[in-house]
Amino acid sequence: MSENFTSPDFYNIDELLSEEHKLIRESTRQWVSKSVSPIIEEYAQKAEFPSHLIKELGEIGAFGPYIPEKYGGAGFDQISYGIMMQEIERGDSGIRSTASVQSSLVMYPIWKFGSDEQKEKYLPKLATGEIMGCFGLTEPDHGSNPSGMISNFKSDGDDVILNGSKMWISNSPFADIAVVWAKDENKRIHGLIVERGMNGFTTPETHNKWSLRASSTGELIFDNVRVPKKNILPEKSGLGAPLMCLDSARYGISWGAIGVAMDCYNTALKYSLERIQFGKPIAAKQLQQKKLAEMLTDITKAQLLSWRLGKLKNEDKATSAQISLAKRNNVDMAINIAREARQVLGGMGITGDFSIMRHMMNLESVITYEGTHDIHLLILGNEITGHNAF
Ligand code: TGC
Ligand code: FAD
Repeated sequence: MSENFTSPDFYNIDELLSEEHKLIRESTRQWVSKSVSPIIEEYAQKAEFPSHLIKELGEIGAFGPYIPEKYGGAGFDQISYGIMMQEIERGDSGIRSTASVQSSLVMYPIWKFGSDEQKEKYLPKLATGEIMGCFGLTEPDHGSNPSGMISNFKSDGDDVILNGSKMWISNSPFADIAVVWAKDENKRIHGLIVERGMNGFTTPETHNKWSLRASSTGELIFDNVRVPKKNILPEKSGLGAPLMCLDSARYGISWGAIGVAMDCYNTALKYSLERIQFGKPIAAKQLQQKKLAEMLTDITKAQLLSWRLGKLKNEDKATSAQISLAKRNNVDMAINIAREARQVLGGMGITGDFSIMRHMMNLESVITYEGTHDIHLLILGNEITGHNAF
């Protein structure tokens, strides 16, 4: 990845951005070029999360960019949040995962559904990265269908007793707190803040991943965990609560995918101009130009989609189906670009000397988590026809 990365902007989308948006992009981009790009391949190869980046992510405002400043957030708008996710994912989807889980899946529910006491206790520390969180929705037998979850809690005086398990949880092995979704005695879903150290709560790490290798993934296991009732998020219950968090994270991913696609496109363009075959740069060959022209076309469409969605989100008008369309389209766009860009590089494309293969493998998780490609299609199908085909 080039130190002097410039993003493709074929339709002058920069003109739609404010000076603040451009400043945020520049500072995040510089941080990624300085702190992520030089080390990320090594961490991905050894399947280790670069935990030293946590403090720096807090310093650049990547934890809770849109959370109000009074709770330690940056108080930015939704387009700024998207731009930050774009730039961070240009470095690596796993680092963006850490930022989006902390922001949209941990800080957001505490901010939106938490008590004043919970907000004051957790949000400022989450914003700096002094404490880290994770989000437990998926279970071994309930992935796309979280409403069937079996994790549950029963009242016991001032506490509840929590049982069950969650799997595929980003950041669980090192998180200080987990926002966990579980059913009460009436089968109603609630969010609970479970703290590391509570008896019966363990977080084993998941190994052998070929994707998101620089991100730490694990389980959450609850064996009669006693959680104080004051740790239940009081302001919203039902599946709609975690789905609102997912809407926020899915929106950020729609921007993040553009960052990956840009990096793959830039790498392929540069390589094609330098690589000589049959006496000419391969960039002079029609087949390679077709790949590059289609990449730029798809990136441009995705940029317009996410920018417009950001405007709608700023006005609080974005619907869940609109967010599904953008997450689905942009991640699919990025994975296709990664595959094409890999081919432009020939054999070199499979090595860790370039970022493309790592991005491609990361995107296999991104197209699966936060709602699979199929599930987002079904959300759109439901919106269009009024028939739920889940
Ligand atoms: P359904 O009956 O449609 O809805 C249940 C209730 O929820 C409401 N609702 C929403 N509310 C807010 N935002 C949304 N997007 C909403 N979608 C639905 C709905 O109105 C209803 O409310 P109420 O008051 O009537 O009860 O629910 P369903 O069980 O049929 O499921 C719908 C479906 C399939 C779309 C949903 O379950 C779904 O999205 N499944 C995918 C699961 C998923 O995305 N999991 C992600 C786990 S977290 C993760 O992957 C983090 S990766 C982190 C990283 O590293 O970046
Ligand atoms: P399943 O739901 O079993 O789906 C398997 C296949 O069936 C998919 O192709 C799916 O599209 C398809 N399918 C399912 N239902 C239907 C249907 N009705 N019609 C047609 N096809 C269908 N979860 C969290 O809660 N927190 C996290 O932090 C988190 N981080 C993750 C990190 C990684 C690296 C990964 C891989 C996953 C993470 N997840 C997390 C879980 C993720 O959200 C789930 O993997 C995802 O929602 C899909 O669930 P599943 O894996 O159980 O697949």
